[in-house]
Amino acid sequence: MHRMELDAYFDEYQRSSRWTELAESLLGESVHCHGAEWFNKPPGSTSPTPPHQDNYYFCLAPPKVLTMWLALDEIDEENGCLRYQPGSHRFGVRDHAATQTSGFSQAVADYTEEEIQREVLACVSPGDLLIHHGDTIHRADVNRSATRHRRSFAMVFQAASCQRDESAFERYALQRKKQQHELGIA
Ligand SMILES: O=C(O)CCC(=O)C(=O)O
Repeated sequence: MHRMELDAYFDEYQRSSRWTELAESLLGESVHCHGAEWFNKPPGSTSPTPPHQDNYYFCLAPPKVLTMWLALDEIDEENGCLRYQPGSHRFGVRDHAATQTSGFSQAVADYTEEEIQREVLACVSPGDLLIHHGDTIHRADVNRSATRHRRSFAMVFQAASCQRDESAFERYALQRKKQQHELGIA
């Protein structure tokens, strides 16, 4: 569920100092929260999160943007923990291609088996906070558990100095529109 900040509670919550001060200390300047989201993969969910870089969607330069992802359940390999590609934030945004996954329309086009082998699994408990750079490649498998939910709450913070690359964003928006049209949802 995206755009939770449209709700008055989350609009105010996104400016809470506990979150913004942490983001400022990591990004080294003042920040602005650019959205609050809720993720769930219910038991038996068949939808994986494809490998992607958040900044492919945001198109921010410089890429001083991070996502804070707060675990609300015990999350491990079985119910679809996040998997990170270590060091991937150092090499810029890779080419992405269309997926069939609702909410994650684009995935890294040439993600390799070797990269899958190098992934770091983030197994977490309720209240643990994961923070990833906007250029870090990450993904998650389906929830294979028959009983356990896999819930999280996330907020994205961008540094005040970031500007959106409007031509890159336009390209992404056009691609997204074409996909939605093909899927019959726009
Ligand atoms: O929870 C997920 O599966 C995806 C989360 C994600 O990609 C993100 O917050 O950047």
